[in-house]
Amino acid sequence: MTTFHNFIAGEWVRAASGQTFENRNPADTRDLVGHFPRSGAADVERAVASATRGFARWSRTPAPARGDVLRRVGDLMSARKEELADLMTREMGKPLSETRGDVQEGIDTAYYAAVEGRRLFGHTVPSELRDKWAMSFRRPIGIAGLITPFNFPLAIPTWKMFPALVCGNAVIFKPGEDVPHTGHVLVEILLEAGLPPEVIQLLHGDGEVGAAMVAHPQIPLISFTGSTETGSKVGEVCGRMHKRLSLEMGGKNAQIVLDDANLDLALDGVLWGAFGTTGQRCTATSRLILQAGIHDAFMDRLIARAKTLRLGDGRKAGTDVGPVIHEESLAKIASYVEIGQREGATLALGGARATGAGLEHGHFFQPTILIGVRPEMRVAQEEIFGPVLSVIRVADAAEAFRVNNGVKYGLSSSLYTQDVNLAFRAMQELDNGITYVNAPTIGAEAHLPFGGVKQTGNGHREGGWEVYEFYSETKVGYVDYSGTLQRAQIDNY
Ligand code: UN1
Repeated sequence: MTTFHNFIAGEWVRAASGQTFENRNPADTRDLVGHFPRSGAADVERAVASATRGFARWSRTPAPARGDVLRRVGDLMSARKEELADLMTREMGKPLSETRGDVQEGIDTAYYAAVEGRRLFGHTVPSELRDKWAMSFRRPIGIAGLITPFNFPLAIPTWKMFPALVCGNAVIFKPGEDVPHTGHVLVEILLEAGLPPEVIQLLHGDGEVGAAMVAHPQIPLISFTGSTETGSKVGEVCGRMHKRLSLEMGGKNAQIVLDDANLDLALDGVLWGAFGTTGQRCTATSRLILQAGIHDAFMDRLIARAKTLRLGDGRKAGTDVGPVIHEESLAKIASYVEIGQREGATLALGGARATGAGLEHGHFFQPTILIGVRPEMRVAQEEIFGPVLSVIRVADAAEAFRVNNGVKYGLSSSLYTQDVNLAFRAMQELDNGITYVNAPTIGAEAHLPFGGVKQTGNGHREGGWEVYEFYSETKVGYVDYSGTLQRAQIDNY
C-alpha cells in the first residue's frame, strides 16, 4: 500500500495532524491509489515559512533562468507522457486519449512559460518632460496559493503554477482531493527539473487546508478553480484581506446549430463537447440550441450516435466515456435528470447510473439527453458537471443568441453556421469568454487567454499572456537626468 506525503521545506512529510485520506480509482473503487495526508492550518503555517525563504531566493533568480527550469519540466513531462496519462486516468477516470491531451496541455504550457521568461515585457514610453525616462516593468508578488480541481489534474495546475513560477513567485499548491497522485508527480518533476525545493510546497487535503491557505495573511495571491459556490466564499475572504484573486468557476456552455450548418460537423462537435470528459469540463457543452428547421432530423442522428458511445474504464482500449469522479456526483447528476423531467423536459436518452459488465465497481452514468427543455428550466440554467445535455429548440439566430446569453455563467459558446456575417455577430454578441465558430465548446489552446464572464470568473484569465499580468505586479520607474527639478506636466500648466 502506498502512502504519500506533503512537500514542505524541501522534505516529504506527514500532515501535522497525522491524518490521511484514501484516493480510489473511480472506474473500479476496489483499486486504492494511495493514502494522502489530510492537511490543515498547521501545515499551511509551515509551508508559508518555507515558501517565504524560497521566494527570497527565487525572486532574485533571473527570469530567463527561471524559464529554463520550466523548459526542463516540459522535457520531463514529454518523456513521461504515457506514464502520466495512465496514472491520471487511474485516479480521475477519463480515457487515456484525453489524459494524454491533459499532459500535452501541461507540456505546451511549460514551453510557453519557458519562453516567457525571456520576455515578461514592460513598456518604455516617452515622458512628458525633457531628459526624463519613463518605463513600467514587472515584479514578483510573493507566495501564490493555488487550489485546483479534479477534471484537469495536470493541465490546470500547470496553467497557474508555471506562470506563477516564471514571474518569480513561490508556490503553495493544493491539488484536488480526488487527484492527489497527479499533483504529487508534478511536484516530483519540478524538483527533478531543478526548481529549488523551498519554492514549491505541496499540501494535500480538502476544503479545510484550502480555507487555511485563503485566510493566511502571508499568502497575498490566490488562484482558485472550482465551483461558483466555493469561489464566492474564497472571494469574500480575499476581498476582506485585499488579496489578489483569480477565480475560474462554473459554466453552462451552449452549442448553437442553425439550419444552414454542416450537420455532420455539428454532430461530431456536440458528441465531443457534451460527453468528452464525461461532461466534467468547465467548458463542457451542457446546452444544445437547435434551430427549428433541423431540430428533429439532428436529434434523431444525435441520439443514434450517442447510443453507440462505449462507457468503461478509461485505461481500456475502445472506451469513449469514463466514469464520473465520485458517488456524490452520480447522485447529483441523477437528481438533475429528475428535476428536468419534473419541469417538463423529456428524457430522450440515458438518465440513470450505468451498470453491466465491467461497470459494476465504478461510478458510471449513461450519456443523457433531455429534449423539450425551455431556457428557464433549472437543467438549462445550472451547472450539472456530468454527461447530461439539455436540448432547446429556437426559431432563429436572434433567439439562439438570447438563450445563450440568458444564464448566469459565461465561459464558452459555439455556433455552427455557414453564414460569415452571423459568425462575426456571434463573436460580438455572445456573452462568453470564448466563442467557437464551427467547433465545439471545448478545445481552448494553451497560448490564448482562458476564462469567462459573469459568474464564471472575476475578470482574470488563465493561460495565454494575460495570466502573466496576474502573477506579477506592475511597477513604474522614472529617471530624471535633467539635473533640475522638473515638475510633472500637471504642475507646469
Ligand atoms: C476545463 O474545462 O476545465 O478547452 C478546462 C478545453 C481544455 C481546458 C478545459 N483545453 O476544453
